[in-house]
Amino acid sequence: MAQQAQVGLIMGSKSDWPTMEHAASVMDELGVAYERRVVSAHRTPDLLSDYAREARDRGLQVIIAGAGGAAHLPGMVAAHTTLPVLGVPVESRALSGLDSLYSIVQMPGGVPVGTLAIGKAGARNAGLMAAQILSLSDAGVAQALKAFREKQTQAVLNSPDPAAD
Ligand code: RP5
Repeated sequence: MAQQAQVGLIMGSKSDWPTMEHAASVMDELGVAYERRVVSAHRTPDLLSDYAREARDRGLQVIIAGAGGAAHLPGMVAAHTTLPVLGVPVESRALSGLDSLYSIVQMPGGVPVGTLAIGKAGARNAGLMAAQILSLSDAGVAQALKAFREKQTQAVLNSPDPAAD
């Protein structure tokens, strides 16, 4: 039987996947169980509402929502659930993701979205932040995070020369 998803990884469009796959790959690396799907605030508003309202009862513990442009997905998901919602501003073609960032980060007091950086780094950090939240009650994920950090540090220490291959 498939493992119960701990994280819901959603995005406004298939076109967001090249960014959001970086959240998926770091969660794969850390052994975090997640589900992934397209949920659009504007094209599938009823699905958004159902997904967010049912998420906690389905066993999800964190939602990562990525969107670009008029990026209403993370905020509207947060409006429908008390699970932690991490928002990833996808880099838009027209405005380089500043529109996405402003749409996600400026939530009114009372309905938080933990907003990450624009693009790949934001998606990767959203996966890591989700794992860090889960690590409060999941010893396996906590151990994987510790190993991840140690490996990351060692990789820098092993290559001190910036001009070397
Ligand atoms: C947003 O509109 C999506 O999150 C995506 O970043 C952007 C463009 O979507 P497509 O027109 O490429 O489907 O809702």
